[in-house]
Amino acid sequence: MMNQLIQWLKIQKDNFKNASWGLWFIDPPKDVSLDGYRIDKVIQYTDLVITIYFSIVILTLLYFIVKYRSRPGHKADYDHGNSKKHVMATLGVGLLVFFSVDTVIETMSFRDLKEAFWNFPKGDDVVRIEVMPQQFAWNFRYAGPDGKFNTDDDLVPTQNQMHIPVGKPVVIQIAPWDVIHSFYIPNFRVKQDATPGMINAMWFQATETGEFEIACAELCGNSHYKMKGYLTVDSQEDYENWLLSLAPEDDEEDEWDDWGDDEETAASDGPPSNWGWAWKEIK
Ligand SMILES: [Cu+2]
Repeated sequence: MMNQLIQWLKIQKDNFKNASWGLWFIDPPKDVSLDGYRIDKVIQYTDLVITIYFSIVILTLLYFIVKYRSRPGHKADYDHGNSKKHVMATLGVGLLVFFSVDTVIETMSFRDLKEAFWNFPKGDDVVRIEVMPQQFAWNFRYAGPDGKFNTDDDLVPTQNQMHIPVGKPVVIQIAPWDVIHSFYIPNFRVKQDATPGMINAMWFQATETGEFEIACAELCGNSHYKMKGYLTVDSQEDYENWLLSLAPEDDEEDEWDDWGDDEETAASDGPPSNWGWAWKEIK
């Protein structure tokens, strides 16, 4: 029992040392993306200013609690205050908060959107992936050798398995099969809703290899909590090999396709195997 406790304390100590903010229990997942630091900066700024304002409010409250505490010989004083002075003071504090919190965060966020998140990469090295979430799994689709989506040579990995190469910009287009879902990769600080009837887009770039979690960030049904996918960031070579491993072996697949092609399976709950769409170029 004692040994276990010591072991546990040691783990907590290591976590504390490795945590970027010192607060290991709220430390975010490691950022492995090109632009994730932008999100962290906004959060850190927000945390800093709200900590300062919260401290000021609590200290002021404590000061008045002590100053006007009940004690012998001290009578309560009834005062209607100076309404003009108090309105001005309230307005002043309100404006201070507005300009030091809201305005700063808004400015940072719009700069980040313009410089990074809405500034979609163009060029030949962009990796394109189509994503179709369903209740309760993630479907991915790669264009295959012809570079076009929704053609016979598309590459469709096992559900919930997504691979990308390290150091390359990745653009995803996402549309759900059924209800609203949200594609969220905490280690990349990015999230995009999948909205029925729309094709939404998002881009990101990995800075290191590894396996990371994909979570659904929109309550989408009774198994929402276990709607989990895996994003593997490969070296360029591993990524190409993985793509090769997805290529169907001559016609073998067709037999399997025909095999279960009766009405009953067609009416099953997932999307059909050709669920993709023509890639929409972002201007
Ligand atoms: Cu979902």
